[in-house]
Amino acid sequence: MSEPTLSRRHVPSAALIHRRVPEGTGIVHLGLGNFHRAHQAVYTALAMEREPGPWGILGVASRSRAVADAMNAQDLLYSVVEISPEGSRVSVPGSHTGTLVAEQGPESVVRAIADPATKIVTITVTEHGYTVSPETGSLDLDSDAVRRDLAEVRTPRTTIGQIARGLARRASTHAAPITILSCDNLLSNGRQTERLVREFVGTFAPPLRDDMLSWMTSSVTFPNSMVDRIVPSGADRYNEAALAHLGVRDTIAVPAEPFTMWVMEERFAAGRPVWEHGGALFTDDVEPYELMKVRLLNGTHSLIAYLGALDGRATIPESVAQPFVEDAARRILCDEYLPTVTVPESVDTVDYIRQLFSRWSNTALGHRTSQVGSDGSVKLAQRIPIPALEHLGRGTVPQYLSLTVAAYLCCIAPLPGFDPGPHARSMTDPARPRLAGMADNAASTTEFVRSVFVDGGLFPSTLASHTEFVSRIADFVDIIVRHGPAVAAAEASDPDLGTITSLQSRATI
Ligand code: CS2
Repeated sequence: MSEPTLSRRHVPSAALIHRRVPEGTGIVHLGLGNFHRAHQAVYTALAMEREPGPWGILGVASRSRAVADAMNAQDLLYSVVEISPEGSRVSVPGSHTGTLVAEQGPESVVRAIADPATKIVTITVTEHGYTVSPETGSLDLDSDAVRRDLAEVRTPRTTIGQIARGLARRASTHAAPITILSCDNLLSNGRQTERLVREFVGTFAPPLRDDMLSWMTSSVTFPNSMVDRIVPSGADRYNEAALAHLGVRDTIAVPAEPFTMWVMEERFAAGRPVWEHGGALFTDDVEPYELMKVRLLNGTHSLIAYLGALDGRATIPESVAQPFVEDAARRILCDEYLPTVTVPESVDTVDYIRQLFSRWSNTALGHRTSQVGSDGSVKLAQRIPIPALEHLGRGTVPQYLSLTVAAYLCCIAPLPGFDPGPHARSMTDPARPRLAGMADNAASTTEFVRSVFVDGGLFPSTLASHTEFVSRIADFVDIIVRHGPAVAAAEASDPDLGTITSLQSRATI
């Protein structure tokens, strides 16, 4: 007998969060990936279960139809499989009311944002989706996608274009207030999103431009938020777990770790679900949470991913299980990131760090080094420059931040003749072709690294003037190429030894 497909009728009630169909669609969500489905969608279902309201989510996928089609065939449901070595637990959040695929219907995305019923637009499009120039921190007016969206009014393709055009239509029709809530790992993600949307609107001709900007000031809010949950991408193998736990067929089960956290500013222009009942925290000042998360978790995560991939490790738990990677992770976290953040009072630092290592060691989850290592060109811009400048300003070269950049470059733009291995090769990064060209054409490693800082479009060019930082990164690139990541990590722990080995390493190149 074949099992029924997942639907409200067929899911065991203990697993379904919010059985009733939501009362309305108050939220348009841009980015229907695994993270949204295992994070905000769960908080929203728990909130509506506690206090019913018009907070159903219209999930907008950017390009692929796969998830939207599968959700449509499953009563807009899917399972979240929480995985830890102790076992797994399955729940089914009932918070979606519809799906769209932006690439196939850009005008419907604009209409949805402008719909008077929409009170919040939430966003998870990853760091890469904000079309920001890492060099200037402004909207990337040189990118083809942004230029196209500025020229073409009705069918925007970029996230910032969709929001700006949706808001413009809203302002010119009913002008009801709305909240735009970024849920990506960008520093001050609300403020950054607001600035990018304003830069886009700033290109409109007056008087539309000025009317829009003043309406935004009075009626649109962009709260900052910090989101946290490790959610591997793509995950067919978890459909089996859904079947075993629920007795129904699910083709798009999402894996996630048990840990979850969401902190945001209480600045909602048109109401919000009672997300606190799902465990979300509201505060006046999100920044300490963001800095703690983006540096201690995400920054360290990048180092674990690049060292691990270069060491032949497919997953983060396999990588952090290597003593040299664990040691490097502890040192970058405690010696280089921690001194640059003020941990929020409500967080016990020792406990937070202990928890991070236990989360990274979740072997059952199998989070891939290639996933965390992908898009480093945009992720590292959030994680490296400000802490690096703080250390450099105090006269110290941060060894492990340098090692992170070196390991990244070895993965994405290997010097001619160096093979970084399969896990590095499968990392995707929009900067890969550009950086690879620089690696191929540079006369020396130092020249290569300097050109990455000056012309790579990854980091603010102020970093390039710190020659001691640039040359330390070049040292580590050479050491990785000659001796492997473990030797490079050992040398980072002892810069004096590092100088000697890097000189030997140069001599033999
Ligand atoms: C990771 C994050 O891919 C990455 O760069 O560091 O996706 C991380 O897993 C999440 O931010 C955890 O909340």
